[in-house]
Amino acid sequence: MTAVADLTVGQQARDFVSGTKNMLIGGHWVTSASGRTFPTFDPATGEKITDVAHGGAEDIDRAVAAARRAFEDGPWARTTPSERQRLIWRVGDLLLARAEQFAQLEAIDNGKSVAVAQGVDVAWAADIFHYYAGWATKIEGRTITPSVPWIPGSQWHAYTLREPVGVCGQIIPWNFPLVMAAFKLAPALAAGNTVVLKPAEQTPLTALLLGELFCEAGFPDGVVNVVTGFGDAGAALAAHDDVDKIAFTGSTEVGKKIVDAAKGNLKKVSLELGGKSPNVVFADADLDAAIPGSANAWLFNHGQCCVAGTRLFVEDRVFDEFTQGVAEFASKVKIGPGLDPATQLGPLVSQEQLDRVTSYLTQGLADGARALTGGKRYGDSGFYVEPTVLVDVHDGMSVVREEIFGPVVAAIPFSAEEGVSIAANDSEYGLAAGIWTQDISKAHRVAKQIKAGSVWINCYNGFDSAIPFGGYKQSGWGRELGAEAIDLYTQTKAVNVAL
Ligand code: TXE
Repeated sequence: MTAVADLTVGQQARDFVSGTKNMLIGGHWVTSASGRTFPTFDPATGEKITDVAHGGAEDIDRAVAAARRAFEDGPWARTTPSERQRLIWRVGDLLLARAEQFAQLEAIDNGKSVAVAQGVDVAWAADIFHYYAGWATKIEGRTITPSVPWIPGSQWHAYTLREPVGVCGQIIPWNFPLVMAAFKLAPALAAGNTVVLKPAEQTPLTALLLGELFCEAGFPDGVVNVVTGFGDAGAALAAHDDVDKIAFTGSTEVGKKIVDAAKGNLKKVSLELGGKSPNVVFADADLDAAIPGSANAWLFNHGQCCVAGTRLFVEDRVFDEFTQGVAEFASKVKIGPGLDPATQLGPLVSQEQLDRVTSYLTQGLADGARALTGGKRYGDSGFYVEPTVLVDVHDGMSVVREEIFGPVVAAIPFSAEEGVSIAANDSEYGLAAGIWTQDISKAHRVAKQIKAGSVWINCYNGFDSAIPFGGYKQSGWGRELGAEAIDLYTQTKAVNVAL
């Protein structure tokens, strides 16, 4: 293991990656049915961290069978809401107790800053488990008094039960590996489901460590299964006839494949997909706040955020001053490996993402865009890209229309409130949006006009476990977090009683 700098990775994280990692099926740590493994890499150096079990369709079958047994026959089916609450809460506590180990593994596997990994990713994942622990005891049905005018004299009574959906497949991406696992596992378990989780092939480590916490917390065997593998394992999970629900976060392209795969047994589907989010800055905004806020809107997590504010609309009166300010902010961020706590911008997750982002830059510049700062790969080792502010762009350019998923923003001037809402909505996506102005009436008017699942006013990237999150248009189906995620993981039964 050469990729992990000797002085910066603690013993626990070092021990965790000291051998090949097996996957969790039915409460046991097992090799893949094929016996194959795949390497996971440190994006700061491109070197291998360790090998991980290469799960495929046969392993998905085994995991789904274990999840089905746990759902139908295991002690989980008889676990009370308050017992579920205690178990889920314990996972949050264990995460906090091992925050440093999780943060270091996230930093070496994903490339993000260890400080952000600990302060944001681990802290928030723990909060999500604590938040949904509370929900386990609060999932309730309704009583309904029916009118039945067509049966004179009859009386009856009706009530609803909120029941778990069953076996849930959950496929997650690599940009927030631990947080994405928490988004999906916590509400599913609060509602009493069992789960087969398929982490992204680029970042399997923290999902596996999380699997250990479920065992340590005392979850019955088979309630949480973690199968590491590639898209074929995800496809097998999405198509599996004994899976009742599939939840996916990733590209819109694969989201459409999930919908197709789910048709066989019409399993429930929820999707959180790509974005090309508008961030609208009016001339009357507090520019001292809006400049760093708008820069971080696309720099956070190195631009590998589905909500990244990558279409920066700036009122023409302040366009030059504002974009210069954002470019200056971006040019000063400290670029480096995730393990350096001072790092503000780490490497992209993989060679593939580096190639994807740099090819967008090459295309954008060839199409006539001008880089106020950045514009190319940073250095010649590791998967780094310079933070890039593009101006002189127009609607037809791929850098304006497509999700780049790197530290790149396209800045576009506008002159009127009416026009900017139309321009902001001119996208196949609708995940998020930002609005900066000191005119509160204008802020709320524009918030209403923009077609997006999250709108931030005078801030960006504001998330909370209790606030629903998801997309309009091709950014997805359903809402995660908050009470809404409980809806995704329950189904309603109406019981009708003749009195
Ligand atoms: O995503 P994929 P990739 C976007 C972003 C990025 C692009 C490509 O624009 O540049 O997608 O990233 C699993 N059936 N987002 O290729 O392929 C895969 O193993 C079932 C936005 O990494 O969508 C992984 O676990 N599963 C996004 C997960 O899907 C399949 C976050 C995501 O991989 C599958 C990540 C298949 N046929 C990328 N093929 C966001 N919304 O935050 C792959 N997978």
